[in-house]
Amino acid sequence: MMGSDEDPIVAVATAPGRAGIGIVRASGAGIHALAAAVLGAARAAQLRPRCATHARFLDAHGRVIDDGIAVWYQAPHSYTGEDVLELQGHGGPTVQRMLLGRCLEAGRAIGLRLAEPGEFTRRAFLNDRIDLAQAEAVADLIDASTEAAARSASRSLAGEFSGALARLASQLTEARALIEAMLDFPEEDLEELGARDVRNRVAALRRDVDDVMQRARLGAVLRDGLRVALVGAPNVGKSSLLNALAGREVAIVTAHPGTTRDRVERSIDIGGLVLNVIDTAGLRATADEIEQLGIDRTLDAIGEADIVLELVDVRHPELREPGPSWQHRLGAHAVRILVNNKVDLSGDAPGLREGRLYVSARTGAGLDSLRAELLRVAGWDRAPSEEGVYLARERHLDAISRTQGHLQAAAQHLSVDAVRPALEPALEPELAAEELRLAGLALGEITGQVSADDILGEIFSRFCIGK
Ligand SMILES: Nc1nc2c(ncn2[C@@H]2O[C@H](COP(=O)(O)OP(=O)(O)OP(=O)(O)O)[C@@H](O)[C@H]2O)c(=O)[nH]1
Ligand SMILES: [Mg+2]
Repeated sequence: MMGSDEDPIVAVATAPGRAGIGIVRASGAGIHALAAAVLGAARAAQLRPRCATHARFLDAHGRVIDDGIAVWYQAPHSYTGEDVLELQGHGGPTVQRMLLGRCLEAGRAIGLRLAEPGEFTRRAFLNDRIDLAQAEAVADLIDASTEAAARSASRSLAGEFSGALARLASQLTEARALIEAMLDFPEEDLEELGARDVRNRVAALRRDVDDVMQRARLGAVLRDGLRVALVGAPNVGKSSLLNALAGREVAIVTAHPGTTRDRVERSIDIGGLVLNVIDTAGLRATADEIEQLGIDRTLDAIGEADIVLELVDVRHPELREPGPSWQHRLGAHAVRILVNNKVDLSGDAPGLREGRLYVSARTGAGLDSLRAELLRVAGWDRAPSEEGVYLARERHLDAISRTQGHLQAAAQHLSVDAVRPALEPALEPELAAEELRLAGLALGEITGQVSADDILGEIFSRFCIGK
């Protein structure tokens, strides 16, 4: 970050180019003085918070740059939590540049500078208007490539994901408070009951965190899509299958084996899930230098793929692996799906049998089964409905997975030795409490509120010490 978070900032908020409306937005201390300079003192005095005011935008000599609407937001009731001025003018690149330049010039006295990318949202986070997960959801909503992803981002922005995390965090704090109480009052009868209660709570927490993880994993797929590589011998119909899935002629198809050399990639929306399908050169031993380069790229594509669709010509399944071996290139979590193509020539029934798909890229037979299988492999068919999916990022998955690890460790520290009496107190409650604290910290990273714990307050509110 170059500038300070204290500087007032300004930027064109709308996309560059010609459009009906273009908006210049400024945020920070002293912005009202900017309004007085650009709109004229009299008009600026008429600004009311969150009301549209018709105004002329004036240059330093009082000449009209544009005629539009000014909206004034008073801190803290704005997107950034600071004073904000929005100037909605005409959306032409030149007029927008003039207006932005005028704001920078008029705002020199208050230290106004150009905003950096994401800086308005960063301020919204710093000023507690939204948490980190919501700030990320803003970017995800803007970047969403499918309606399902957009809806999910919008729910995260509304605080659904953050709310689920907050519930987990308070469950964690409660469990810790119980353990701390056991430690503080070791002689009390509370202890036996407490140990069992804590174990139950930790078990429940683990189930809840697992559930959030599942929803977040699905969301990550929804957000980033899956990479699907089409792999097989030359002429089995890989390019034809890509075209059939894409619904148009994306890749060149010929009866000549070795047609595809460059990798051809298309993103295809199947039931709201984005699949980046990669067509590659057919695998075979070849002396052709160009074809060999294509085959090298195929091997790279296999290494990157989440799913490999392994195509064979249903009439010659024995020709399945004529070329270089590629299995060792598969990623650890990659899934292979065997697809028998050209059933229109063999008379085999299309569909899914014994884990193999039977399709015809030419007639489209069996493609519905293939799409369903792709969704199944992606976990999308078991989705707790699109509503329950959190559009998670890698950072979130990582934090949740560390939370799971700490909870598992906590459960181990709380487990009783089987040969001892069933109500034997927890083995290492201090260590369990520490694991719960670490679990809470990991979770707090997602919303950006890795706050020091308020564990004492929690204890006092639950146990009356004076009693
Ligand atoms: N009858 C029939 N022909 C097919 C089918 N799929 C592909 N073909 C034909 O098979 C030939 C090869 O198809 P491509 O899609 O180019 O095969 P490819 O696997 O991409 O081949 P390379 O790029 O050379 O590795 C073409 O003549 C296609 O029309 C199918 O399902 N049925
Ligand atoms: Mg091809």
